[in-house]
Amino acid sequence: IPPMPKHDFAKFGEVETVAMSKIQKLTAMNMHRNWLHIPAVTQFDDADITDLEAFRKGLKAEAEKRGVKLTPLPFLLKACAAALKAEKKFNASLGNDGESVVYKKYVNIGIAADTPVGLLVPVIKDVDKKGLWELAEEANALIKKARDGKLSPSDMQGGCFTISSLGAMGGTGFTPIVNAPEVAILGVSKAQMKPIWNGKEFEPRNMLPLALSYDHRVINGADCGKFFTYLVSVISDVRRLLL
Ligand code: CAO
Repeated sequence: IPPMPKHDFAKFGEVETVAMSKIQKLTAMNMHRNWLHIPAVTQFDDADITDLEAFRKGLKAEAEKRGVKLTPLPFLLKACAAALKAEKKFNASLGNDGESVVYKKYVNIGIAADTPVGLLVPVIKDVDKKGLWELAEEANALIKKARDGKLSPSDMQGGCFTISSLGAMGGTGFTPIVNAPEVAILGVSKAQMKPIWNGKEFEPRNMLPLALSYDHRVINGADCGKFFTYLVSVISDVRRLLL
């Protein structure tokens, strides 16, 4: 790779140079490595979360009683766990020899969290075995721990898949970088009311933009199509989690 030229920004006006934190330097190194090593493809879709949001809002009083903040995140965790179980290539890693695929029998999902020291990815273990309240409590606790600078190395290890949600901040879409050795990552943007054609008329529906980046060495487009279609169907109708 040709080296980047050095620049003297101060030649053009006043500047301030601030050293990067340890976490920022680690993130930069990981992103650079993953960007260079992984031939990634990003596929997009929208999930209709009108019913999910009605269900979530209906649970607000109970959430308050339990002292839990119930955002769409635990629903996404549950839906992703179901999709990871259904499409096993997504719950896998490339073997150390680069010539085998390691399929995992556990389902651990990382949550990308913006913290004062940079991006941290705490991992919720055994997401497939946990209920919505337990996932909400654990996500709340791990995000707090991340923001308080109290995560232990084991809190950030063993992930099979990552969810990166910028939904609260806005944006219609972004292409997340695969968090190796995982093979896929889900980027979540801000839900918006959109006119959706129901066969007879346009109906206002709450649509959640999703972007799924995957490692094309392990996953093919057709695998992604199956995983994503299933994931979107579960998010759009969480009753499918019971099937
Ligand atoms: N669309 C619309 N609203 C959304 C939403 C979405 N996709 N996702 C969350 N919201 C709402 C929540 O419901 C909440 O509103 P209410 O209190 O009314 O319910 C509000 O936005 C704030 O949510 P939150 O951000 O506090 O919580 P969260 O569970 O959605 O997200 C976390 C937690 C840790 C993922 C997030 O705070 C964060 O740090 N995201 C940044 C991740 C990041 O930096 N990724 C980039 C990685 S580089 O590729």
